Amino acid sequence: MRTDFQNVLIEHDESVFTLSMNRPDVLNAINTLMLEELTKAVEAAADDETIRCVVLTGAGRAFGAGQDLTEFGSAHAGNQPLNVSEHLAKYHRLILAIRHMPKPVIAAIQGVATGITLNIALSCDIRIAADNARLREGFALIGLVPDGGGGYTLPRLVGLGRALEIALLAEDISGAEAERIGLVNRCVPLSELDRTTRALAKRLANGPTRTYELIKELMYKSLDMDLQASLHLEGQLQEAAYTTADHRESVDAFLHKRAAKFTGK
Ligand code: T3D
Repeated sequence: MRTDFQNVLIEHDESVFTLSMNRPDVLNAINTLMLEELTKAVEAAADDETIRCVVLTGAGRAFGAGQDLTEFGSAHAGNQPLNVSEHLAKYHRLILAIRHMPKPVIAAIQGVATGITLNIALSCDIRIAADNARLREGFALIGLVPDGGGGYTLPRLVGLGRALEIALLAEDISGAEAERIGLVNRCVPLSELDRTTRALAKRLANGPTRTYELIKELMYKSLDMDLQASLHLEGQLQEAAYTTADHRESVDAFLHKRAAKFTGK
């Protein structure tokens, strides 16, 4: 796995793979290079069997300030309008790589998380926010619609009414409020963010990884299915889960009154 990135820091600690967006001087605003590096790292993590949980976070005081607006500014100033669909396709590749990751992905959010950076966090499986978090769908403030999958994930997380309010008003949402409305799973004191995230990531990394992959597939695909189709899918995925080594191991552990040791297989 390549680790010599310029705008992304990589840490591989046992089975936990942590990616930190790393442009702290500009609050981790995402430029072309960071987007390329993030995508490469996420795609590599998907294929690496030694990685069983991925954490996405930001270096410095912020999670991330969205798209690097100096890149937009240069495009406007040079009268060379951005090719929006080409540009967005790069973000879409990242969003899909996160969503299709065959292991859990956690976003650990401190400080500002706005625009596309927030929507990248919304594509992760679990979000832990610090109590200093300021989450904002900042798109409308710069005359844009929410992209990076926000139109899909936001209403599914918080309901349509709240999603519209959040996107139209584009106001800061605190970590505590984000927890209350289901935008993040947990809000913890800033001093606890790292410890809480590591403990959760370690726990997930020691779990039945293949089963987690199947659980993710069931939940995400069911969002767009009716009950009958979801029950059908559930049957197919349970058949796959039933044949995993971790399922056999956990039944054996129960019968022999010992703790199960999951291999992820
Ligand atoms: O490309 C696509 O189609 C994808 C979609 C993209 C759209 C979006 O992502 S919408 C959101 C875009 N982001 C923003 O609108 C946020 C702009 N930044 C701010 O409003 C403020 O910086 C914050 C409220 C986030 C934080 O304020 P504060 O006072 O804590 O920090 P600051 O001093 O404003 O920022 C620190 C530095 O980061 C500063 O640089 P300087 O003056 O010290 O040299 C600032 O310019 C820079 N910075 C912050 N955000 C960005 C940025 N530089 C480039 N792009 C940014 N987005």
